[in-house]
Amino acid sequence: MTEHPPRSVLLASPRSFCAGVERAVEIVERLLDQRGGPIYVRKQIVHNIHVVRSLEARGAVFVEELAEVPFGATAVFSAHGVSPAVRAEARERSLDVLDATCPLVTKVHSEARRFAERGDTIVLIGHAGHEEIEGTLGEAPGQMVLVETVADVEALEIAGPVSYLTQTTLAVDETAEVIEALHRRFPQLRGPASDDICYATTNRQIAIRDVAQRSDLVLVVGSKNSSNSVRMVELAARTGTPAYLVDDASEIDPAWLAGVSAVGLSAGASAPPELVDEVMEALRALGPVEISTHTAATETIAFTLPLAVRRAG
Ligand code: 10D
Ligand code: SF4
Repeated sequence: MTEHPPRSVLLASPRSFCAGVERAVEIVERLLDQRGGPIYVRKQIVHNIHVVRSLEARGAVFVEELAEVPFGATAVFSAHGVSPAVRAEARERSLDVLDATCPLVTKVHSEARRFAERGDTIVLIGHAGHEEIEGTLGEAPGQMVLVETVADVEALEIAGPVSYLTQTTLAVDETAEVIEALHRRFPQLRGPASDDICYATTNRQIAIRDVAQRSDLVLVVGSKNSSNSVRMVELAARTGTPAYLVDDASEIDPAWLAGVSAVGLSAGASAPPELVDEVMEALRALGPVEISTHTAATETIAFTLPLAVRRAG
């Protein structure tokens, strides 16, 4: 009988929680510790089913709209941000609001206000229906148009000054093409200092691309509604390596591993690190593995918590 060499598992780094997700989850955890449940959270705090379920088990109540939150209760805005209309509704309902919007999303909202004030039409690059996009569009509803693709850019008809902004979790390579098309269509185009794709999205994409190029199969841990996680899978697949998004180890189909000697493994910015450990365990259960880490960048960024939850805990 021939001995198979151990299967190699290439762990992409950075992976899993980013600073914005760490902060958002910690806000809800501290509120639960300090005030007890129920703590109402508008929308999923981050787009990960395991994070949501574990906070629910501790007393968080996730709602779609603030109308579902009792008058005067504590409510948390999710990491993806909200429009000014939602902030106004919270004031009308006298809610005690804790804002878990990632500071890097807030930065895009500030840019939207600044560009709108100078009279620009703002082309927002992003995915229709995504919560972050709904929040950002709400900053200047009459002055913003949403585009997703180069074809959308070609179809634009705008008179007067034009600037652009982007969703924070887009594919870096695809977005560069859309921005190039915008520059061609609107030579006077202005934008943010660089695009708004955040450091965490960028780093996870660089790492997963490198790893995918060295692997026969890529697994990304994350939920299906997580934009940054889906972008990682698409990017891995663009290198020619089959890639799958899994919520956890239970979603791995052993058939994917047939003939695979190197597995690339990562996790989106909203996927807890323990889930990656569980996937490694599941791979180990299928045969001997040799684990190595490919580090594309080192992340040291951390965001401060809102004052209301900073004390104690
Ligand atoms: O869908 P997504 O990638 O925007 O969000 P997710 O909650 O998966 O990851 C964190 C990213 C945020 C909050 C957007 F900046
Ligand atoms: Fe913030 Fe980027 Fe994380 Fe989104 S992915 S929460 S913008 S750090």
